[in-house]
Parts: sequence; C-alpha cells; structure tokens
Amino acid sequence: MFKKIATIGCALALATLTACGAGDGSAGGSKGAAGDKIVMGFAQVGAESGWRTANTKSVRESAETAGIELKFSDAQQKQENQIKAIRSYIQQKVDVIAFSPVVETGWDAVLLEAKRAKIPVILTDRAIDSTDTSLYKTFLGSDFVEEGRKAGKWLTETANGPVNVAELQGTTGAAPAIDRQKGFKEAIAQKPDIKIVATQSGDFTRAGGKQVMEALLRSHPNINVVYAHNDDMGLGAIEAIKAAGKKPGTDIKIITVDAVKAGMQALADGEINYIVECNPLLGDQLMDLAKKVVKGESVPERVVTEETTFTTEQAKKVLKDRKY
Ligand code: GZL
Repeated sequence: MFKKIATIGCALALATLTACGAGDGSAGGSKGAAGDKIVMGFAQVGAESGWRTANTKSVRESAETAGIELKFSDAQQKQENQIKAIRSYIQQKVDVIAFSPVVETGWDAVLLEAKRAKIPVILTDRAIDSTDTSLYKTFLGSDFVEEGRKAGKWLTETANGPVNVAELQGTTGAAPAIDRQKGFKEAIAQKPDIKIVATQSGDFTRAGGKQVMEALLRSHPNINVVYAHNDDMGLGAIEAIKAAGKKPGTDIKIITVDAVKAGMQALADGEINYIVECNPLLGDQLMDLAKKVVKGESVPERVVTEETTFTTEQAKKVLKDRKY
C-alpha cells in the first residue's frame, strides 16, 4: 500500500514539478516546451578522423539551432575519459546524456548510475553490447554491418580471379570495427578466391593506417586490395603504398568507409577505388530525439541513417557539393 501511494504521490509531485518546468529529465519533463533550456551532456569519442570532426560540428551546430545547452567533452578515444564525463554530467544533473561509445562493452555500471539519477541516455553513432536495453532510450547511427556488406559486394562484383585483401580495422572493440568486418566477410564469402590475408587495427587514424600498411607491405608483398574501415586509414595507406613505389588505386585497389572530403578527393583522383558513405551529420536528429526523451515521449529503439556509396566517376560529380 505504501509503495502504491508513494508511486501515485511521486507522479503528482512530478506533474507539479514539470508544470513549473523543473523537469528532471525523467518521464514527463516539460523542459524545452515551457521555455526552459534543455541541458545535454555529450561525451564525444575524440577527434581521431575527418568523420569525427564533421560529427562534432554537426552536434554543436544542431544544439545551437535547437536551443539546447550543450556540455561537450572529448575523450581522446579513451573509455575511462568518457565514463568520467558521463559521471560529471550526472553530478551536474543534466536533462539528457548523449554519447558515442568508443568501444561496445564496459558501460553498464555508469549507465545504471544515469538511470538511477533519472537522466535519459541516447547512444549516437556507435552502439554498446549490453543485455540491458533499459540503460538507454534509443540508438541513432549507421548500420555498420550493411556498410561492410556494401564494401564486400563491390569487391565481389569487380574482382577477377584470386584477390588478397589487407584489412585496416578501426579501433579494437568498437562497433564500427566489429560490424564493418562482419559485413565485409559475409559479402566476400560469395567468392572464395577473395581472401583476407592480413588484418590489423589502425585505430581509425591516418597515422595508424600508414604505420600498419607499411608493416603489411613488408610482410605481405602479394596484397592486391586494401579494405580500410575509414577514409583516414585509407589515406594513410596511400602514403605507405606510394613510399613503397606502388600506385594506389592501380597496383593496389583501395576500398574505404566514410566519404569525407579528403577521401572523396582521393576517390576522384583514382587513388581510392570505392567509398561506402557513413553519415556524420547526426546533430539535427539527435536534438529532436533529445527533446522527445526529455518530455517523456516514446522514441524508436533504433534510428538508422540514410547512406549511399561512391565510385570515382560519382565522386567527381558530387565533390564540390560535399558539406564535409
Ligand atoms: C562511424 C564512426 C567511425 C568513423 C571513423 O560511425 O564511429 O569513427 O567511420 C570514426 O572515421 O573515427
């Protein structure tokens, strides 16, 4: 009986509180609607790639446009820094927390703290691997497995005879790295003479891609194709391939993911052969979702962004209009 009355009591209190715009970010909050500024804590992965830079710009600009106060942190690709940032947002009693988990695991404890503090969490860009889906309200981002499939499909459609692939993986344990590999392997399984002969993480950075490619060129002189999980590592691989006296895009074909401006330029120049787009411009959708979850409205479990692919000819046509 006490619990039932307490629950009803809380609901009434909450209704009163939210009517005054003092929503605590839990179900029924009226922030945003009543004119009070929603406060979002955003824990970004880092600034490791052109994609990340574009994503951060999108989040900042969209928060401004949406009238949402943004507290922003850059974790420099370290999970412990993202966890610290999330804890800080909980202590500051923000209305909503959004973050791009640098890796898939190790989040349950801190997200349980957010849940207990009645602060809704939105996963953006990267997902987590947790059985407790009550720890976050929604996931907004790409289907990385499909991105990997698109990359592999292009290769199966263009390869003639045996192909040795060097895979430059993204950050170890990150959803895009795990899923882009999964999708690519699924697609090339259609052609057994396409083989991944070497796979190593370049941590989604240009320097990492160059360093790994230098080593792989020495250990695997028979590489025909590079599959890089992002443009930045592909651009690093191009530097290594040129330094080894080979022609990127001709002697060694290159497939990447993202479609940031530098990658699209290399594609237009024929140094990359195919790019699968991964859209970083998630800001507007993120702010719309944030307003809904703060008001306690229901949102879809998963919001997948629209993306396409580019060949060299297509890149030449769209390069001048690319926003990032
Ligand atoms: C994908 C994103 C990846 C990009 C990389 O959504 O998480 O991280 O593909 C970035 O460029 O570093």
